[in-house]
Amino acid sequence: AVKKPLVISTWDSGQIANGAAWPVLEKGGKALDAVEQAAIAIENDVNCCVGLGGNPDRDGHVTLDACIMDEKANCGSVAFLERIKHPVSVARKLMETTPHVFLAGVGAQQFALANGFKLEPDKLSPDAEKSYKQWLIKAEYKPVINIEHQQSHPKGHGPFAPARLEDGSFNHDTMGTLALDANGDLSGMCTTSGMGFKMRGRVGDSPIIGAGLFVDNEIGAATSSGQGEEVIRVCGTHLVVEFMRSGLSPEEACKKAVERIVKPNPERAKTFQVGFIAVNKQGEVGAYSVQKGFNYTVTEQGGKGKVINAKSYF
Ligand code: SD4
Repeated sequence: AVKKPLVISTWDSGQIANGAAWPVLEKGGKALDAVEQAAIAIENDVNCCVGLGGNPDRDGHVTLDACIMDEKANCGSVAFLERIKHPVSVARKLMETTPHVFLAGVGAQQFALANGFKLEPDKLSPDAEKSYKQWLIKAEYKPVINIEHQQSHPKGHGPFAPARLEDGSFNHDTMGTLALDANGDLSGMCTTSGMGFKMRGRVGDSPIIGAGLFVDNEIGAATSSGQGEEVIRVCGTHLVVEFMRSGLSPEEACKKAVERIVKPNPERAKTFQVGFIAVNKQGEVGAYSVQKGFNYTVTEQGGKGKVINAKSYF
């Protein structure tokens, strides 16, 4: 029997996202509405890791990337969006009211404002301000992506481990959510402030359909977290869904996609983290990551989120 409804999100902070998605699913609501609620909840959570409370870019501005995709392959994305609190909702608006799928930068902000979203102050959260000042001391302004800290950082990713590490970076900063609703339909969203202290204008995998998120209502859905550049290189979540199409389980499909990332340069792969989560049409879920320390949250019948540690390549 198909396990539905259910919702899965990246990381243990996925409990916040799933907690907002579940009431929608439980009432028989649409997966699309559920994942948008997940996004709104996590973007509102100042103690978490995405949205306007996140780390800024190297010039001191928070820039957001996000996307959403539904069961009919409708999709919407925004990238390099500043001073707007709910980028996934902007992406949904774009998806539902325009012929386009992707807006960036000033244009995305202009679209948001024209649709009633409020312009927030260009101001860092107190935590981000502190981290940025700390980062400025060295201010290594070179196009190298800071690695995730699963291996190097003693605090790792325990349940609700502090989102921000002593060196100012987040141990993760992306929320991806996939939902299968009572009707058997799939939708997903991905939202992030991106890599902390990225170059200005840098866009990661999170708003890119097929990289940070992919949904195919016949097969399944996948989303990713980690060093976006590595996910973009292999069209990561599209790959995961295609592996499921060829008959692999969600975990096997995520594993194969991770192997695809590692293969060209296993030495380099030791320096970054990427994690995928996936769900198929039968309601089976799975995940896999490059480094240890990736986890995800599953919420199904009963409504209590369960945090599961993903297996990893290293
Ligand atoms: C990015 N994938 O901007 C995001 C960052 C992330 O945990 O997921 N960090 O590349």
